[in-house]
Amino acid sequence: MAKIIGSSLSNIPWQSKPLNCTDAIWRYTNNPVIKRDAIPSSNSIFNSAIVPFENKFAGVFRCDSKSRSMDIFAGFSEDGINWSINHDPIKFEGADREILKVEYRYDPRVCFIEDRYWITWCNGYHGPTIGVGYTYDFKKFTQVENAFLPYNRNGVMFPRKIDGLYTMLSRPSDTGHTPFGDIFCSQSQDMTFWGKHRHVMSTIKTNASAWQSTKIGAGPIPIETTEGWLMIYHGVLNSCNGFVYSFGAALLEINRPWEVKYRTKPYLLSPQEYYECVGDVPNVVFPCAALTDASSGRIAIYYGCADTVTGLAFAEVDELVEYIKRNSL
Ligand code: BMA
Repeated sequence: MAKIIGSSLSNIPWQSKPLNCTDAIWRYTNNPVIKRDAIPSSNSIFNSAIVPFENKFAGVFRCDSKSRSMDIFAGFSEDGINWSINHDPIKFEGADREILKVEYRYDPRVCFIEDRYWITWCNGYHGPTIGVGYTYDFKKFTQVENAFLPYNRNGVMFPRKIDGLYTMLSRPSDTGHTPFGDIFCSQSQDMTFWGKHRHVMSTIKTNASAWQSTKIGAGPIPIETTEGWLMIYHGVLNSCNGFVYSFGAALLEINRPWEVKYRTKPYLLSPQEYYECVGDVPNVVFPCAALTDASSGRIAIYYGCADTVTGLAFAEVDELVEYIKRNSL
């Protein structure tokens, strides 16, 4: 039976699995948890990152404005479900004015490592790349160097050093709506200089697993388990009506996370509910965060729905890991 290696989180948001559900992941019945207009300026709030913070919860949210600019905002919650999101975007401090220039910021991830919360996001710097910053308190934010050259998306940190090195997944891309993309892993001694780039996994170009045939990208911070790193990732299919975003999961080797042990052939969740199929970008489920409780094995996954609102889904680690192994490519 797989177990989560990590902290307990007794107040993790939770709803038990419906009796008639045969899937490994199920939705919260009151989805979406964050509506598109949760702050006065927002057109949509989705693809956002949530972490436990001071016995409650904090997060970094992607709020696209009514002028359709993309930016990231801090927010707070008592229960992980009802959120109060700041009305002004995050303002980073930092040593280098060049790096602090803001073009656009979207799809944040937040990862607690050792003493602070690291934030990574898709950062406009002459094309999309991975911006990096940190905070201790979600009030003061410091930005450091972009991790990579443009063009890149989906920069996702591992929650601890591996072999003494900070480790990040990412997905090299292009300037537009990239019609390709594999997941890579990079490492750093100091969160400034990144190297040791390793290929993790590619799209599946055969009919065997078409939901992940166009591009893939890491989602939430990988979850350490007794069976390897549990990496939830999105996959894209190119249909006659445009891209369709679903998500699945893989188990990566603990000490060499570029080695894939198992990877789901079927998707775990695909756009099927109204709020996942109808919105600014139809047919998108896009996971960016997961809360975990090592004591109970519960996992709560936050995902963007149709690039408009934010949904919540649940899984139990033993059942999910078993499902991944049984349904692996
Ligand atoms: C990707 C990113 C995501 C978005 C998705 C679907 O390229 O822009 O933020 O959810 O497309 O539009």
